[in-house]
Amino acid sequence: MASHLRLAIKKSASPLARSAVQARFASSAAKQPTLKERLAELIPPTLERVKAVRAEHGKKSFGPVIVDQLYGGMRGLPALIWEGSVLDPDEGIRFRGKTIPEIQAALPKAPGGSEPLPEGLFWLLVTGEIPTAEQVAGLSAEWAARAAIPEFVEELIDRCPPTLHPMSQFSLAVTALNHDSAFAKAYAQGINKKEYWGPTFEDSMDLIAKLPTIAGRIYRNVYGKGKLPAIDLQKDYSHNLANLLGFGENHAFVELMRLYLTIHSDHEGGNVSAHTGKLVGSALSDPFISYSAALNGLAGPLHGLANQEVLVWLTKMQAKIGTDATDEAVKEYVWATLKGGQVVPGYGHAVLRKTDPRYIAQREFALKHLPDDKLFKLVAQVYKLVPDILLEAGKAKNPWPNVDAHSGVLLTHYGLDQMGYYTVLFGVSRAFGVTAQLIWDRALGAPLERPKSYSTEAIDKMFKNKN
Ligand code: FAM
Repeated sequence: MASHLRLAIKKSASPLARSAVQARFASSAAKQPTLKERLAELIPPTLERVKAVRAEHGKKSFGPVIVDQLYGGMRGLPALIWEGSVLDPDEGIRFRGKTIPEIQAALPKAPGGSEPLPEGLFWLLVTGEIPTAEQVAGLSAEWAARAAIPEFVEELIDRCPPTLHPMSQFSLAVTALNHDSAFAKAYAQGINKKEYWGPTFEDSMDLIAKLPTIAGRIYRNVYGKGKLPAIDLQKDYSHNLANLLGFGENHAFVELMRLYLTIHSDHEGGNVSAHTGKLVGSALSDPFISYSAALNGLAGPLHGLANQEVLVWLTKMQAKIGTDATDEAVKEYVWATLKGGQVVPGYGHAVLRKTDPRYIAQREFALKHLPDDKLFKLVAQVYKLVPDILLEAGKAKNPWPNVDAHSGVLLTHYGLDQMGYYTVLFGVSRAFGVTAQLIWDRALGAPLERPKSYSTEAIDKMFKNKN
């Protein structure tokens, strides 16, 4: 049994809680491999497969690279290996080959729940396999057991002024977790590079496990919500996160967290947060400091902060044109945004060319749980009107909504209406995808990232000389 679980069982308040955790873990461990055991089995054949793929295709070309791609944010440039998910412009994300509806059907659910447990998604991202309910319960128990953060990190968060953006606090606290990094320690002791994946896995499990505690503490401090409750060792990850935020009794909110954490977890490797995590990790920075770098990228308004921007934009719109505004009034507001030289938040995408299936999944949740919510109705009205306006404006390559156009309205409905906090929840989820790849990068011996850059003068000279 993992040392974290032994410790948690020892620390459990009541004999009843102790025996529940013991029984839960025993039932999963006795019959089936844990995630780490399964990963250890998968590494040797995956190394062989990568070797074979490189031997067969290593010298093949994806086609030419053009100068515009260097100036244009590297759109479409094939540059990274990312195992967990692949994004198709028209179809959207597939996690290890599975669409969102497929994972919603296939992944284990909580008793009485109908949304997938994100624990199962993490298992899928790491192994490419659908876990059993017992394996997922084992992960829930293990993450709950690892959830505590060092006292100095608690103090660090408590000393942040409430005016410091929650994402800055989040990244600060995650950076500080590197104090106890198993990877950094093992590296300092001279670990063999073949063994890197082991402590990277341990750090990744710790990181994911501790994020709700950090996120909950920031929420309670910034918005004056009182003391953080204890982690419940018998509950799943999303339930614990919801409870830390003060919504543990609300079954629909807990279900929302399960869906939210599942669909925000991974979106292939080229997006700012995922790529940053991988890039920093390629210097053998440990998972904590790699992920805090990723969080700083997520905090930008063109990326993860767009969920905050959407709600700010919608509430300003409501304030200006009222809650039951006509289509004409909404259109006018959207045009005013564009004419003011601003983007319509939650719309457009660097890769997608259709409505984001993560938007659809959240819309379906809203239709099921909050069909009459006024703000949801506005979100639906905006969906009906904005694509045509963006097409008419003629700049955006994708006029359709992305994930961020819908997440805030769901949170607001249940009372989590502090928009400045929304990206933190995205950040809890995105750790699943980034760490799954960090583990594989260390297992496969991924090298330091170091692409080539050029100056404008160099490009000019290079092509003038060729003509
Ligand atoms: N509203 C207004 N203009 C837009 C637009 C939007 N929603 N989306 C794209 N454009 C503009 C864009 O600013 C660019 O203008 P310039 O030529 O003047 O620079 C032009 O259309 C071409 O851009 P593109 O090629 O279609 O998009 P990019 O790949 O450059 O950028 C996004 C992609 C996501 C940054 C962009 O669509 C955007 O700014 N959207 C709004 C912010 C947003 O929702 N971000 C969240 C993305 C999300 F999926 C995530 O990462 N979490």
